[in-house]
Amino acid sequence: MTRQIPRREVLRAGLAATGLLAIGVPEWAMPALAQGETDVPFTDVPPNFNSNPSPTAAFRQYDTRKIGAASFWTPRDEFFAIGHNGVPEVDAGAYRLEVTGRVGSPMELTLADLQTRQPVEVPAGYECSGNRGPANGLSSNGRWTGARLADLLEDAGVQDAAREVVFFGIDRAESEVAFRQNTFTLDQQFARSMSLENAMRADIIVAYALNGEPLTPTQGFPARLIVPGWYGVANVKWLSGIHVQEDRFVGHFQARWYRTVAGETIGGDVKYTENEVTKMRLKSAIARVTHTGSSHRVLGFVLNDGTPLRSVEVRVDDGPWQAATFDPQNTQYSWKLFTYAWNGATPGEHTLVSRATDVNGRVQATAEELAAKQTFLEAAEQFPRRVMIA
Ligand SMILES: Nc1nc2c(c(=O)[nH]1)N[C@H]1C(S)=C(S)[C@@H](COP(=O)(O)O)O[C@H]1N2
Ligand SMILES: [Mo]
Repeated sequence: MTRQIPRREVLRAGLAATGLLAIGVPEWAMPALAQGETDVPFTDVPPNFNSNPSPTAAFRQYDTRKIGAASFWTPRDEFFAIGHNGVPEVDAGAYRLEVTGRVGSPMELTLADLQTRQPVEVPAGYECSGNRGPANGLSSNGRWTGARLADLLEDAGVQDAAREVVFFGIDRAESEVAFRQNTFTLDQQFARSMSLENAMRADIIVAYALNGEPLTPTQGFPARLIVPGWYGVANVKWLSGIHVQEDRFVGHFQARWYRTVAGETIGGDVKYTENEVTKMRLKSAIARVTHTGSSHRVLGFVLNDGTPLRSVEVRVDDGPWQAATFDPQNTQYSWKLFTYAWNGATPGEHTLVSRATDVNGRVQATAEELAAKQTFLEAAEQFPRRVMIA
């Protein structure tokens, strides 16, 4: 496999995770929904906000204003992208995936080895945990095909002592490690982990196709992990190593970069629960508003960890919460599109907001209710949007 990995500044990765990286803005065209149906402009983002600069960009937002029944699956070349260490060029013929560590039979698999295994198709939408309002463009929805991770681990013969599975990408970079008074720099591959118990879930795959076509370089060609229901960072791209071990893994992108610090009142005392970013928090967002004559439609999506949903509701200005309708194409781990028929919209600027509720009664909270969260990742509050009705 090609090992010429572009080095990049640590700063760049920092900006990427916040979604603040400046992206070029060529033209975007919004697909029409139905005969005579046109888009209502948002006033909280510029009209040319976030187009897709290039299909090979390491960082790219998806223009969520394009969602709709016809674009339920995000086109492969428009899928959002985060590549902390750039986009490595990998030669498919030279590609190898190693399974090592606490296994009886270490393995080295070629792309063809992966492709000749029983293919598993997993519809999965996800967002970067750095995704935020108003446009929430670090999210997309795809149909992934690949080999079941649990089968690979089973074939390798995981030993009794094993507790943790670490996934390494081919991409690498210098990263700073602070230890007491010292800071040193290590050249490291991108790496993420999960417990063996999680890794044995039947719906996690090593994917080699997106929407029925080979992965693009940006999306992890030739193969990547897909962990349905988890934040994007779990989906290790350009996957080259699966390492089984006894100890918890606390690497850079596991325990330091992608973590959330939030206060919680436990037994009368505020305790800071500092967690790794794993399962997606329940979140809905309004992404598009259209009209046909004087009848308006509000479209949005819900993402979560796969817990079934009870409802999604929309509120206009200070009005009551009103039930929206789910798209019949939704699956457990896809993003869940919804539509709300907005009747009687009056000319002028309006505020629209959505909230999702799951079957356990968990309700998407407001920003004020989530104020105890100190760090910006896992932004799952309600996102008010502003639109202008002509
Ligand atoms: N090898 C590797 N995998 C990676 C990353 C990376 O930088 N390197 N970024 C992660 C992050 S933070 C996210 S949000 C998702 C984005 O997946 P996508 O680019 O296919 O949308 O990839 C994840 N997998
Ligand atoms: Mo991410």
